[in-house]
Amino acid sequence: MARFNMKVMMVSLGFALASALPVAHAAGVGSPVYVHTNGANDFLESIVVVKPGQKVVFVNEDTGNHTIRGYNQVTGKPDRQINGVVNGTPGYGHPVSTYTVSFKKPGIYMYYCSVHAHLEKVYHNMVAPVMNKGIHGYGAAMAGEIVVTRDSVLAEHNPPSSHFKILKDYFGG
Ligand SMILES: [Cu+2]
Repeated sequence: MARFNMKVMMVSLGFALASALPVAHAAGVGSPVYVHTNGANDFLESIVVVKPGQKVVFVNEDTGNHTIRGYNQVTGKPDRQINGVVNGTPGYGHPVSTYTVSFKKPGIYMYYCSVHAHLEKVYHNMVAPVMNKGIHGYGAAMAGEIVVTRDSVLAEHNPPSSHFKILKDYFGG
């Protein structure tokens, strides 16, 4: 009798573990990765890594507007898979504007904010984002890239702030 109960317990435990693990794994893959902006006119997490289908959410904590425009740095052409606007917000406690994007294919997806940066030719058709004149910030062009890969090791390098939709101490413009 005792032996039978032990067996039942072990089967139940095994079932509990088996059902818990895939759920925990799925939650990690399914969570969006957040990219924030504020008055520094910069994408705080300018390089993020996601899996195919995983969402990247741009969150504007700035008082001003920003755009998110995709481009191909080799051809210089727009990548219309990325094309969004995030409006400004007065500050903490007010709604924030977001733009969400995801990709089926692994790759490196480049983007810039067309309000605060533009693309300039660097070599043949290749382009690079350059800061717009008269724009204040950290001195770098407002641009970034999304790496889409099935490699879960790379995804562990995302900055901690990319796990949170709202950064309470990041508002300002
Ligand atoms: Cu901008």
